Order: sequence, then structure tokens, then C-alpha cells
Amino acid sequence: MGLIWSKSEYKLSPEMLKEVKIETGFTTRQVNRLFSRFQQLDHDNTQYLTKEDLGHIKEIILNPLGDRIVDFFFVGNSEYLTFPMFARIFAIFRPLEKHTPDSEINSRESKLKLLFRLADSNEDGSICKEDLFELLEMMMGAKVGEEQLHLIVDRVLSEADEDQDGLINLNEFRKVTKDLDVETKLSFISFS
Ligand SMILES: [Ca+2]
Ligand SMILES: [Ca+2]
Repeated sequence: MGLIWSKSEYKLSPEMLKEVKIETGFTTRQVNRLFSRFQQLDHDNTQYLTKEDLGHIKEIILNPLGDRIVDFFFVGNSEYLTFPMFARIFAIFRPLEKHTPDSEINSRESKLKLLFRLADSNEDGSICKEDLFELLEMMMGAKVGEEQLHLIVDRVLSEADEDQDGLINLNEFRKVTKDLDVETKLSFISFS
């Protein structure tokens, strides 16, 4: 038998389908679509993705926080992304329904936490001036000059930093983003 014949596409097992559905709240159809997407990205049929593979996702390339999001997929510096890990991240981006409880993986609270973690580039649990500068620089691109960015950073920090320790913690972040439309900022992957 030649090599070409042994390169068969692997399938999503019923057990994994069930597990992913329970964990993410996706329907069977959605999990299947996500799985074919996973397979498309997995060019060499290894059943896991690398950072390079993720670099082909259009929504990620176009997102100003794309690189951060890719890093976020690879939790704990793991080099390999399996399908359940892949599905879990997409689940956070799943749009909110009317009364999504905070415990749900796609709740406003998990999206907010994700945004906070994306902002906290040195992963020390708070957003400092440098984190904020980097974040805004990425989000606003070249449209805003450095000087102006510094002004914006100072303003955001003085508004958000209630206990005046020079850092924005998760609680302060939650308050300052109270009116922010987290939904449209992060629900960039739709299944409709
Ligand atoms: Ca930080
Ligand atoms: Ca603070």
C-alpha cells in the first residue's frame, strides 16, 4: 500500500464530541464545523495544531490582538493544541445569549477575564502602565502618535485606578469596562 493511501483523515470520536459539547455548549453541528476547521488547519494530519497553523485563521490575522490571542490558545507554553483545547477557546468567543449565567464559558465575565489576560502581557495579574500602552498601541495602530498614546494611558489609568497603586486589577478593570461592549470586541467568531 502506498503512502498516499494510508494518509486517511482522522475522525471526531463520539466520546470527544460528547465531551466537547458538554464543556462548550456548542451544538453537534457547531462542534462538527469547528472540527473540520481544525482539520483544515492541521495540514500535516498530526491531530494537533502549532502556532504557525493558527496564523492562517483570517479572524486572527485581522484582529489587532491576534498575536496575543494565539499565545492565549497555547496555555502554559504548550506547543501543541489539541481539538478540545481549540474548542474551549472558541467557546469563550461564542456570542452571549439573553440570559447567559456568569458560570457559562461564554459569559460576559469570561470574556472580560480573557480581555484582562490579553491586556496583562507580563501575566502578573494586573495591568500596569506599560501593559496598557502596549495594548492601546496594538488596538489603535499607527493612527495615534506616541505622545498622544501616553496621554490616553495616563487618563485611563487615573480613571480606573481606584486604590491608586498605579495598577489596574481585575476589579478595577471590571468597573472601568462596565459600559464597554465586550460582546462585539471579542465575539468575532460566529457560527451563524
Ligand atoms: Ca501586568
Ligand atoms: Ca489599582
